[in-house]
Amino acid sequence: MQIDEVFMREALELAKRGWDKVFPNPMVGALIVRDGEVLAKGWHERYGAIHAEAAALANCLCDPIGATLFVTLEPCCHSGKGKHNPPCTDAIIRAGISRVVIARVDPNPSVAGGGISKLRDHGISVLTGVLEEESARLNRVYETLIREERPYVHLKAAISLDGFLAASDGTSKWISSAESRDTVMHFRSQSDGILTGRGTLFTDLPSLTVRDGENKISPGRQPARIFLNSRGKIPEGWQKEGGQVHIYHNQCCLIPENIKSDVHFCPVPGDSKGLSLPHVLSDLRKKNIHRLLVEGGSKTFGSFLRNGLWDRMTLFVAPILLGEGIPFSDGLEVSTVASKLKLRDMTSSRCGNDVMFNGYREALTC
Ligand code: AOF
Ligand code: ZN
Repeated sequence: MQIDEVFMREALELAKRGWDKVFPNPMVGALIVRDGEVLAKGWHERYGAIHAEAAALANCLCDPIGATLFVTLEPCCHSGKGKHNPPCTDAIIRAGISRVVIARVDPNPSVAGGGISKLRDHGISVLTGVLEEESARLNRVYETLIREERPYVHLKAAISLDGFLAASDGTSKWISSAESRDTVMHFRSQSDGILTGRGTLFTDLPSLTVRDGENKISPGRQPARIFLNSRGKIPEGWQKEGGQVHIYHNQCCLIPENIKSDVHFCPVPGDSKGLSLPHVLSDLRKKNIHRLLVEGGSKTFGSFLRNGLWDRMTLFVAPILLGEGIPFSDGLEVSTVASKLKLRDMTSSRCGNDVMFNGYREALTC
């Protein structure tokens, strides 16, 4: 068992090489081992490329008959993107692999245990659950897309030590340090979309762009900019340079002529508490927004938290007190400690003068 974990850890390291290149597919690593010797390695290199198991088999210079395959996700038993990705189970059976060690059963309904059954039906010994949690955590985005059918939601805020997003007059620039803002730029660059609410749009006129150290808009891909704004309005003078703009609304709105063309208006249902987040998220997923960074507003954070529609939270806590002001979240509806909302895998680190806290939603997959 111990030795299985050692090889699986190496397979997980290989999987990580696909970081940022394979979305929305999973990062997967594989290792072929015989008599304690690694015969070949493989990983999923980029979206649409051959799968990790197929890559390891292709990289194996000797006949892998009787060897063990370590793989961080259950091998697929379906035909994927065209002829490049026939089922990995078939290739494993054909190669004469006698044992397969798997970290995580694939949550994809087209696989979901089917790969394991097929291997066992062909007399291959299969062990699952070796470093399962590590594999699930590595593929948090993939797990969320498949299991919850929505984008991975990362809530990010800068708050005062006494928990306020802004002072009572609404001012919030600049609560956090320059170092924290650089980290936010990194988060933005790793997102497909950045979302905020009407309050923030009108108060801060945020650009929601990825910018370099000199505050110039970075060349290359810019994340989409998404606003929850039931009346579908954009403030006068809001600058438009940056990623695509999507405004979710639920009222007929008069759209100013000059901005009509490069802004997408997306109607969704809503009620007195706001727009329906499940509708917004499902629509964003259809638009290939897989990683969503939410830069609230209090109301926006409240509604993601109340609905349990979030995965990760990063709070930059600045060494300042505001006494009173706009709280981090509005309308979370926790009336007693018993119904508190808990985070897991909490870490803290210094970011300039601030402390960055990072945690994940308690209810995770394994
Ligand atoms: C990957 N890489 O190494 C493995 C995957 O889009 P396709 O055709 O490549 O198929 C994607 C599915 O294949 C994915 O959702 C998962 O179920 C399975 N395994 N996918 O992208 C890999 N092993
Ligand atoms: Zn496969």
